[in-house]
Amino acid sequence: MVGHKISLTQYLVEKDREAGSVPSELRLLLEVIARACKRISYAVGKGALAGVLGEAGTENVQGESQKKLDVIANETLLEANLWGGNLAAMASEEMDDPFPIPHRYPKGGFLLLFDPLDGSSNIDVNVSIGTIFSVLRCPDNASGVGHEAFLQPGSAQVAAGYAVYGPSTLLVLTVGAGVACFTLDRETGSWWLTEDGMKIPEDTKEYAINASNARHWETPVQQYVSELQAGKTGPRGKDFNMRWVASMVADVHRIMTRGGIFMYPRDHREPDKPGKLRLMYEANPMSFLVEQAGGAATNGLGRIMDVQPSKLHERVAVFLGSRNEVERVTAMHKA
Ligand code: P6P
Repeated sequence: MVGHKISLTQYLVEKDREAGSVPSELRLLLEVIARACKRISYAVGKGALAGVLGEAGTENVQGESQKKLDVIANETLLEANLWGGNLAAMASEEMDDPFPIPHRYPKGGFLLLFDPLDGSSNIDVNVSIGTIFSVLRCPDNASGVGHEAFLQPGSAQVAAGYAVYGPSTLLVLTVGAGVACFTLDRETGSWWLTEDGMKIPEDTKEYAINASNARHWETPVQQYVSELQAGKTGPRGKDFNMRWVASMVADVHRIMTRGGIFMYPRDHREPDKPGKLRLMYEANPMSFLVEQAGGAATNGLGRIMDVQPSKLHERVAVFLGSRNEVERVTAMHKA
C-alpha cells in the first residue's frame, strides 16, 4: 500500500516473526513504556503552562535535587507498568530500592529499569531531555525481587531504548535485532516508524565531552582530546568539532544519527567514583543501542556491557559511539 506507515505494534510483531526476539509479553511491555513516554512528552511540552517546571523540593537517591518533572516522569512510568502482568519489579534513578509489583497485580518475567527524565538540568532552559529504559529477565531463582535480581551485566538486556523530548518526540528502540526510530504524531498520539536499521558511522569528526573538566581527566583522556583539538596540523591530520548538550539522550541521539564519540570519563574530582553516569539505566541501555547500530561502548578498559554490577546505582565511565574512535581512546588507556 503506497505510503503505508508502520506502527510500533506492527514493527514489534514483524520483528518477532523475523527474529523471534519479541514475545508478546515483551511487546506489551514496550507498548506500555511507549505510552508512558508519550504522556511524559505531553507534560514536558506543556512546561510552564502546567506548572511542571522548577524544583520539586526533594532529593533523589543520588543526593541530587529533583525537578518536578523528574517526579512526574517517575510516577508516570511506575503507574503505567503496575498492572500489566509482565513485570516482576522496576528500578529507577529516582528511587533508592527496587519497586516490586504490588501483590494485587500479577507478576511477569521482566525487570524494567529507567532514568525517567535524563538531562533534567536542561528542563527549565527548554533544551531536549529524555527517558532511558532497559529491560532484563527476572532470574527464575530470584528469591523476591530485591537488588540482587537486577545485578546483571548489560549483555543480559532483552530490550533497551530512549525517548527524546525535542523538536520531535522520538522513541529509539532495540530488541537485539537492530535499532529502530519512531516519531510521535502528537495529533493522533501514534508512534510511527521513521527509521529502521540505524547505523553509526565507524569514523567521525565530532566528539562530545564536558571540556570544563579537562584538568580532572586521567592522562589518556587528556591526550586523546588534545589530539582531537590539534586538528589538521596535529597527529590526527583532520579537524574535529565538539558538541555537549549535557543531556545524554540528546548527545547519544546525535551520535546514533550521524556518528560521533560521547565521553564521560572518571575524573579526579571524585576518585572513588568510576564516573558520573549510572551503569544500569544510562550506560547499559545506551551501550546496547550503540552496539546494535554498529558502534562500540567501553568504560576505557573494557566493554560496558560486560561489567558485572555490584550495586543498583553504581556509576561507570563511558566512551561510546563511532567504533574506530572508541577503540582508539580505549587503546590509549591500555598503552
Ligand atoms: P555535566 C544529566 O545530568 C547527565 O546525567 C547526562 O544526561 C549528561 O550527559 C551529564 O549528566 C551531563 O553532566 O557534568 O556536563 O552536567
